[in-house]
Amino acid sequence: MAYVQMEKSAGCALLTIDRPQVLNALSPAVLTELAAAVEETKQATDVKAVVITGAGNKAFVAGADIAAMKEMSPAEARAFAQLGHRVMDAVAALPYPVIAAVNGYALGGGCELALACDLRLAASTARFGQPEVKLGIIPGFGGTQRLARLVGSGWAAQLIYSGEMIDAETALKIGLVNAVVPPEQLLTAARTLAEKIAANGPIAVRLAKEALRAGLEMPLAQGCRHEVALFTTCFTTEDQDIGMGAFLQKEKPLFRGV
Ligand code: DAK
Repeated sequence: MAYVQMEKSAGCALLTIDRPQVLNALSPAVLTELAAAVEETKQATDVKAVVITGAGNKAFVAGADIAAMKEMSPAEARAFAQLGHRVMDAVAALPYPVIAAVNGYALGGGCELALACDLRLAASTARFGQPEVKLGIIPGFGGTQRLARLVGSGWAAQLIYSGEMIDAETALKIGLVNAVVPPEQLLTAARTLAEKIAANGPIAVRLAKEALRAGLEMPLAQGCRHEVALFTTCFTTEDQDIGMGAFLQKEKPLFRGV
């Protein structure tokens, strides 16, 4: 792949969006490659957590590719937005936790990509924003929806209507990111978190993600019923026996994912 690199180690897949000369901007070609990489990750049996980052030290992703969008007809813009939504939805629906390692600008479609991930770690140099209104458009890859769900409608309104950027510490304060670390420690911190997740029962992590994500779309009582159903499913797995048995034997569990 020309624009998305994939590396696997210790149960973790690292996807790097690699177009640093334009701050990793998402063109249709980049989005198409990202979709393929996400699908490959989904099919991989040796992956238990995913990290997404940007190449270079300046940007995670500085947005959808403005040069590519400039001459789009309304029909092309719709197709582009649909492609973007497909990619964001595929990232969000991966059966493993996905960590955004935000190593610089996460603007527009880049902020939306980070929002589609389960967790976000930021370098102290990272900057976040939804500057689309400065270009005469609105967020097109789910930003108006996912940002408000994560940080509340007040901060979402401020960021989306003003187009202003916020720094990593502000992003931490409003709950947009889980942690801020020095830039040189970002990938290690993301890998460490991914490996911590990968050491847990993989079916349990997958079902926990399913319960959490589905619950965000449901009334509380329905979400709790769904949790009971998934909790019950855990008791049909060998991993439940392995995990509890290892605890009682004071041993480290060796989960089998069955
Ligand atoms: N697209 C294309 N090229 C970009 C880019 C982008 N988003 N961001 C940066 N670049 C390019 C620059 O043009 C420059 O290229 P050259 O001039 O070297 O050829 C190179 O990357 C380096 O950028 P700068 O020279 O500007 O670097 P600075 O350090 O001075 O500034 C910056 C960094 C991140 C503050 C600045 O580059 C910037 O403001 N970039 C644009 C950020 C932005 O506005 N992002 C949001 C994009 S809009 C929809 C579908 C999708 C979307 C919306 C609707 N539908 C179809 C409904 C999504 C929209 C967006 O994401």
